[in-house]
Order: sequence, then C-alpha cells, then structure tokens
Amino acid sequence: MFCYQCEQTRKGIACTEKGVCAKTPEVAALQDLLLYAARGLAHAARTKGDIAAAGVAGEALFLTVTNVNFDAEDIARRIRAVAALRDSLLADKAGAPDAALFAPAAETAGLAAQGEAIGIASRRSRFGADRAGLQELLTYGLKGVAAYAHHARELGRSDAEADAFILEGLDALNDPAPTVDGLFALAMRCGEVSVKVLALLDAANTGAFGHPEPTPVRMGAVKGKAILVSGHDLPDLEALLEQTAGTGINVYTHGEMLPAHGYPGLKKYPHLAGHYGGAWMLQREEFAAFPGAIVITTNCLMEPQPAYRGRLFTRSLVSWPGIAHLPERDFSAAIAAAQAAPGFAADDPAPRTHIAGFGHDAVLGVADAVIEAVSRGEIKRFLLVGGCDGAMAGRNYFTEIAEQAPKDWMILTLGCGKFRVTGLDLGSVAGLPRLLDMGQCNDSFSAVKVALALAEAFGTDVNGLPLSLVISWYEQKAVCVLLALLSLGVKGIRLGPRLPAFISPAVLKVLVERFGIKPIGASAADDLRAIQALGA
Ligand code: FSO
Ligand code: SF4
Repeated sequence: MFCYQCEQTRKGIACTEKGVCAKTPEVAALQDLLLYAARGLAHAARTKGDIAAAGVAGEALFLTVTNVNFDAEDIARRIRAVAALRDSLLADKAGAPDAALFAPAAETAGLAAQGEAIGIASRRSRFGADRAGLQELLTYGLKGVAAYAHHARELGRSDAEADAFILEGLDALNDPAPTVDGLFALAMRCGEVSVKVLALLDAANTGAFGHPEPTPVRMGAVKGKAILVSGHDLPDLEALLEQTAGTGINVYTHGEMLPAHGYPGLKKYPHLAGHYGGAWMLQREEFAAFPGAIVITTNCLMEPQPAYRGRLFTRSLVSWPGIAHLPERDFSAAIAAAQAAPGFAADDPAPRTHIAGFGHDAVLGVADAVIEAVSRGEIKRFLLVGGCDGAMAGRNYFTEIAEQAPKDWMILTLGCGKFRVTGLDLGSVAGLPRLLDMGQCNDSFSAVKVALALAEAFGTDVNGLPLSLVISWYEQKAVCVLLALLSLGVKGIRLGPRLPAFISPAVLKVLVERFGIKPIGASAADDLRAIQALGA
C-alpha cells in the first residue's frame, strides 16, 4: 500500500499500512486497480470516439476520493464492470496500453494483488517522484472534476468538454514516457476544466433549487424524531424532505450539508429543522449522540462506530462493508430507523444561529454597497478562509486568522473549513455581516464569480484586488479547486495545514515561482502582518 492523496497521510509522507482514514491495504490496492481500469476504459472510449463512458470513468474517480468507499466487494464488482465496458468499446487492441488489456482476476484477493503491482509505488520507481507526483496531481484534480460533474449529472446537467477531459486526462496517465512539462500542462488544463465544471454545478444547483438567500440556520435540535443528512448531495436531501413530509420527523443537516438551508427549493420544507454538529471529523461523537437515523450522501465517511452502525445509511458511491446502503433515493429504511430511535426529548435550550446562503447572487446583489465601502476605505480587504477541515493539528490557525483579522476586513468562507470560523462573532462591516458563508466546497464557483466581478468593477485583475486566500485542504476536491484558482492566475495563496506530500520539492519550486503558493506561516499573527504589509 502506498497512498499520499490526502493531507492526513501518515507522517506527511504516505500511508503504507492501514490508512489514517481507515482504508485497508486491500481496499487501497483495489482502488488503484479501479483507477487503472478507468484509464483503460478512457483509452478505449477515446479510440472509439465515445465520451458517454466519462460517466462510468468519473464514478471510478469520485469513488476513490478520501472517505468515500471502503467496501472491497463493491470496488471489485466495479472493476469488473469497468473492464467489461472497456472491452466492449475496444475494437482494436494493437498498440493499446496495458491498462486497456489486463484481464481482471476472478477473486477479490487476485484483484488486490493486481492493484498492488500497478500502484503509485511502482510508478514512483519507474518515473521518479517528480513525474509520479505530477501524475497524482492530475489524478486528484480529475477526481475533483469527476465529483463535481457527478453532482451536476445527478441534476441532469453535463458538459461535453469536462467529460472529454476526464477521458483525456485518464488516458494521458497511460503514457509510458510522461514528461514533467507535459504533465504540468495537463494539470493546468485540469484547472481550466475545473472552473467550467464548477460553473456547471452552480447552474445545476441554482437551476434546481433557486439562488441561495441569506438565511438564519438554527444550530441545534428541536424535540422529536430526527434524521441527519451529511455530505454534499442536494437532490438526496430534497428526496428525503419529500419522503419525510407529514411524518413528524425533523431533518437536520450535518457537515457540508449546512448550506442547503439557503436554497429556496429546500428551505421551503418546514421540517428542515436545523443543523447539527460540526465538520466531518467530529462525526463519531456527534453521530453517537444523535438520537435518530443518519444518511451519508458523499464523503467524508469515517469508520462507523457500534453506537450508530445500525442507524447509519450510505448513498450513491459511499459504502462501508456491513452498513446499509440505499442504492436509489428511497429513504424508507432510514425513515423506519428514525421512527424506531428515541428522537430528541426536548428542544436545545440555547441554539446558536448561523447565517447561510451568501452565494454569488446574494453577494453580487449588494455589490454596489461593497464597492462603495471599499472605495470609502470602510472595507480594507477580503480574506477567504475556507477549504476543507481535518483532524490534524495546526488547523486552529484558520480560526485565529479570522479572529485576529482587522475589523475592516471582510471574511469569506466556504467548504467544511467554515466550521473553524462559524462559531465566531465577527460582527459587521459597512453595514454588512463581516462573515459571509458562500456554501460548500462545491460552491467555490461563487467565490470565483464574486472575485472576477469585483476585479472588473475596480478595473483590475484578481491579483489587483485587496483579496487574500488562506486555504485549508484535506482531500482531492480541494486539489481540483486549487488548480482552478491557479488556472485563473490567482497568486499568493496560503495553503495549510501542510503542503501536499505528492508535490515533490522540484514541482513545488515551480508552483512557488509561477504562482507564489506558500505554506501557512508559523502563526496567524505572522501571516496577518505579512498580508497587511501587502496593502500598505
Ligand atoms: Fe469537506 Fe470532506 Fe467539502 Fe471535502 S466534507 S473535506 S474538500 O469531502 O468536500 O469540504
Ligand atoms: Fe492515508 Fe489519506 Fe490515503 Fe487514507 S486517503 S490512506 S489517510 S493518504
């Protein structure tokens, strides 16, 4: 096993035994083989000129994102299905890469052995750390593109360019002699496609549920039966709200589902009662304490604990062996589990309130006021503190930088990294709330759109704005968003709590030279001083 795709990788180098995320060596090898099979499928599909296979290839990519699927038998079944589709498309085997030719072993153990042989470790010894790391940078960017495309597809939207690039990027990983320059260029193109796919998802979400509106969210329970929904999939939440209407069950959001409260098409359900808990890594304690059923629609799933295994349900690509999986949007099993559980005995006596729903439409709705406030010097800077949260030490930095930022700085946040700042009372600036929650990591397009609109209004580019980004990263969708920002030419991003292990020193040097990427500093105060010096 060799996996270094997420921030919490062991010792900041790689997980070589059981993953910190609880991924076993068997599952790690099967995931590697699934991606290998997807590379073969991409070659076959491109040779045939059939981009419809991008949906299946994209599912393979999304499934291997950190904290999505831990189910060896599910992954083994998918490897065989991907290889069968590949074979049905591959008319001409002459010159085809190995990934398009291998025959999946009959048994799961045999598949794991095949996966072990073609994993990252073998490519590191073939290509060296720079090229193998760049292959992974591209792969993780593709995982994010595939995840966002998957969400859009669930709402009936797709983009031919994104689909074609998923296949092109995977097929490029079949190159027996990749170059640093070629891989770097592909990673940058992946960033351009990421911007497009984020825009596609934004159109899909707002088309289906309306534009998010600033909405006070009750951060606490009300008396009664309850279902908790985590992950990012809004249509899952909508279906659950439909199916629980009139049952007396209250539905709560968890983790990245918090921004759902801002959408007119979701907040119209009166039994969308509030938000429960914080970011994903707190789920073991929070799910154990939650007195109802729990549905996980996407990452981030942690090893289920005995206290709640029997009332936990996974959806879509998420799977854990022995945990009930709902293959379709039929939530009757979760509803029955909620009815059987005790529910909340009383209202939370002192719930906090969080304002969700500052998507690009709401923010640009007050753009004139913001522009005037900047011109008058009432707003001096925008600080984006967001990304994904995680369990590793060093993440208090993100709370501290928001807390210690000058009062005339506006703080923007998104992703589950928001839970580092949502509890802070940051007050207001120029008559506007100082903290604007722009949504899920899936809504990064909102931040891009607002930044581009402000740049246009001030007659500058994004780097000419008084805007600083401090981004927390954890898994591969964050890599995709980072590539999107780089493709837009955004410079000087601070990234933490530590830099990706898959970026080799030589590649990091290029990123520093071209984009000024830097690790977060030793303290929030140091970084604030450095950012203030920029504006002086
Ligand atoms: Fe977080 Fe998990 Fe949204 Fe990620 S819940 S860490 S970048 O999956 O997707 O921000
Ligand atoms: Fe380790 Fe992260 Fe890979 Fe899990 S996904 S095995 S924690 S590097």
